[in-house]
Amino acid sequence: MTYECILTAVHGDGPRKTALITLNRPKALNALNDQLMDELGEALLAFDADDGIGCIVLTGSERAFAAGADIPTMLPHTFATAFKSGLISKNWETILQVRKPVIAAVAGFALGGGCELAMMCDFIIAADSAKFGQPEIKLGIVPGAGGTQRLPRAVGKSKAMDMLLTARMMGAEEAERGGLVSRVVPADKLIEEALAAAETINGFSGPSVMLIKELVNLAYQGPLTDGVAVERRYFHALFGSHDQREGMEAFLAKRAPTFQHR
Ligand code: DAK
Repeated sequence: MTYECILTAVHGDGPRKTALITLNRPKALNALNDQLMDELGEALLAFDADDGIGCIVLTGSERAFAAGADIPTMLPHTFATAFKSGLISKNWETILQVRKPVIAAVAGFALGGGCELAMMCDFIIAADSAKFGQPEIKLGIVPGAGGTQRLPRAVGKSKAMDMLLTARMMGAEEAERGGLVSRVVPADKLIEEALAAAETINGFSGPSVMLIKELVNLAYQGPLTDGVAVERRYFHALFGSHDQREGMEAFLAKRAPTFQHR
């Protein structure tokens, strides 16, 4: 598959590998236009369907993960044209259909839609150069891809309000303190660290990995008691798998497990 706005590569030596998707519109700081979002969605779904891939890492450049949705494309719209055409809506949530883990590896600016895209990933590893922000208010608009909803869930109401209302950017350290990112690493180690995290995940049983992703996401969508009940059912269900028996037998035999992802 040839893409113009993203680069794709596959990493790893094990039976399950990691797909690396790099946003690639450097002159516009990876501003997210329709073509880029179409290509990203296509690549994500293709890797999700590929049995040889265990995890996906999504990254940008050293200067910018993504500086938001493409401003020149939005500028000429009126309410009527934005509403009728479903402005920049159709391809923005494809990433949420992906059932394998997607790790955002963020360096530089992750602003507006760029921050929202990172927050749609399963976790964010940040370079020490990362800067997160929702500066839509400076453009006279509000976020449109979940910024007002996911940011408060990640960092709490006060910090989210501060960022959304003042448009200030949050550096990597503050983002880690606030819970937006899972870890901060030196910028020159970002991809290495993200690929290593992916490789660790790739070594585990595929169904366990996918179920954990589903269950954690459930924690954001419904009441605690429902989430805990579903978790218990899946816990019981995994006793029908090969990998449960293998994992426990390997532990008791003090050897590494050989998971077959079934
Ligand atoms: N769109 C298009 N081009 C952009 C851009 C953007 N968002 N951000 C930067 N660029 C371009 C600049 O225009 C400039 O291009 P040239 O002038 O060189 O041709 C080039 O990238 C370099 O930018 P700067 O010269 O400005 O570089 P600086 O280092 O001085 O500043 C900056 C970097 C990131 C602080 C600054 O560029 C900036 O403030 N950029 C805009 C950030 C922003 O406001 N982002 C939010 C956009 S609104 C939705 C889904 C998503 C969204 C909405 C709805 N639905 C699903 C419905 C999302 C909306 C947004 O993201």
